[in-house]
Amino acid sequence: MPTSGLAGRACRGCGGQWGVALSRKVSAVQIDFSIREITIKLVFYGPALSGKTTNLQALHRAADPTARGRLMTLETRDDRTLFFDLLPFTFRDQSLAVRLKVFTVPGQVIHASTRRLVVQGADGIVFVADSRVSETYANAESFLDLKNNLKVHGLDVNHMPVVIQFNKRDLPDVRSDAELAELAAQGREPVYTSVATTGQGVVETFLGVLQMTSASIEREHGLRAKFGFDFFVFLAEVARRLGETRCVAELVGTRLGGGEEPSGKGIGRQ
Ligand SMILES: Nc1nc2c(ncn2[C@@H]2O[C@H](COP(=O)(O)OP(=O)(O)OP(=O)(O)O)[C@@H](O)[C@H]2O)c(=O)[nH]1
Ligand SMILES: [Mg+2]
Repeated sequence: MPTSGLAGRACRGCGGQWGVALSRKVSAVQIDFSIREITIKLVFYGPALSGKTTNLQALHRAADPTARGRLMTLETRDDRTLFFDLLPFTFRDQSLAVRLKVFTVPGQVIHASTRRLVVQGADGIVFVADSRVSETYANAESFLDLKNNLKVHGLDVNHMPVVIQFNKRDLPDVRSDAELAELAAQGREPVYTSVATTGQGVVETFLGVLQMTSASIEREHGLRAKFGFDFFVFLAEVARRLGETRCVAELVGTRLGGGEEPSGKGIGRQ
């Protein structure tokens, strides 16, 4: 059973360039040693209309134009993502260039095959849940869908850097802060809260997943030893380029719960 309360109570029935396959199936991060470049893929996953595209729009707005690329979105007339969104970032220091490719999946049930395709090779996941009580089951279903789609690519949600964002905190009839704190305490994944339309909590969530993903890549690949690359410095630079004056620890510290090892106690994982 999962983590941080996504399924839970309301669940009804329930050499160029190469991908380096990791022994624990953590990710398949792309490292190009010849040009000293690493490409990290992050995916915003979640049920339809939970606010995934809105997160990317907020990140794009916040980002320094010299760090961000063009936000590519493909939407239907009613704002539903048809294929995926992509927001690229590039950060460079003397030792390494880091390219971030940030994707969203389309949440509508009919786009199942696209979601499967987009999560391929993901290094980290932000699961955007809708905070409204009425959406609890949709959140749980989507989390199960994520788990299954990762499995198809040999990835295990228990060993992936995953953060959960409970979005739409401005709406009435949302799950209470106390309930989210309780869910977060039971689960493995750090939980962030947000109002993506105003940008509240968006950078915090992003730094949260990036910190977990960076730690995972460093553990597997030792980029500090190989290149002298310091992920702490990198994260601070990302925060700065996203217009933050707060330090990374403060941003990431806004999370509720979460820990390094799966607790297996939370709700949501099935
Ligand atoms: N009130 C409120 N509305 C939000 C928030 N975040 C997103 N929305 C709105 O919710 C609707 C759906 O947002 P999207 O970002 O398009 O949702 P999505 O998850 O990308 O949806 P799909 O692409 O269909 O999977 C839009 O009308 C947004 O303006 C929020 O925090 N609060
Ligand atoms: Mg969308």
